Amino acid sequence: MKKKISNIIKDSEKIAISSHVRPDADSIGSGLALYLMLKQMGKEVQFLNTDKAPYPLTRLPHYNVIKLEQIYPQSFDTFILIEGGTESRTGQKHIDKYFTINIDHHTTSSLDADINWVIPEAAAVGELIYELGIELDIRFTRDIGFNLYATIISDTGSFKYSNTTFRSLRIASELVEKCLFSPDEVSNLLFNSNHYEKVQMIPKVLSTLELKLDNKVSIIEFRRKFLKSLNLKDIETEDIIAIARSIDGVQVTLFFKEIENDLYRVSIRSKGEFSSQSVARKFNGGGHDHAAGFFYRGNIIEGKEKILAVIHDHLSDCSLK
Ligand SMILES: [Mn+2]
Repeated sequence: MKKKISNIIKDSEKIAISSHVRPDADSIGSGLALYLMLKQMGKEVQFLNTDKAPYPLTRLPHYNVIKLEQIYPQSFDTFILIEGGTESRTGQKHIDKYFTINIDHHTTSSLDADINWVIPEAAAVGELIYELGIELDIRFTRDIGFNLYATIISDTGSFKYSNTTFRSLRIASELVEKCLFSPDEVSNLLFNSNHYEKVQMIPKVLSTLELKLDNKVSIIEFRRKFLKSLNLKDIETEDIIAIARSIDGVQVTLFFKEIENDLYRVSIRSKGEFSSQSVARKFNGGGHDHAAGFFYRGNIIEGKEKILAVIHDHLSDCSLK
């Protein structure tokens, strides 16, 4: 598959890249690294996204090349999609007018692209972009390495999550060796560059903390009024979820992010045998074993009850194993 994709890339003159809506560090870092590789090969490249990335991802090297635009019909040879190849996932309306390549590591990835390179064992799509770069024989520059390393430490929680494999560690180490950036620069950018307002937000979100189902499930809420009171537009919240997930004995964490009245983005994080994505699928969402999400429309109290009922069934399945 790598070989096939690299041949298509070699045969293409004009290539567009897009990551998914509500982009994260993996989709942005992978897209930017791929952009830099293709530029190095002399290709005409555009990185077109639908949504702006949350701070601090906007500080990743070359973030400014990303344009928030729809792709024009018929102006590229190949359209490469990072983490999902559908219109709803990318927010790109003319996707069906293109030859598309979807590079993803979600088992729930739709296989609607012309070529789907979906490797669930990869902790981050950045690992796949790295392997593609080797196949394309590109020169691994500092900024390519910086972006790819960011994808891996972000999606593995700095090598703490269960998706961390010897391959993640090997690729991370090869990136440091080849690209000559220092790992702490990347960690500092991603994890030690919080705005003061963001830190003020943490106690507000944690004040909503509840424990359910024999303290195996923690729930936190992010209310729109928190943003307003601190004069913030949007914020990256993965680290706040990690605090709720870190409680001893908690197997599942639910994070309700209020988008508008009675509309929530629900993130599920889990540990051990509990599969987050099997819960998310019940609510038309998707993700990975230990991280998944979906949208919930309706009253939040009823929503919590419905979701907890599904989690309850899955928890008993796990304890039977
Ligand atoms: Mn990812």
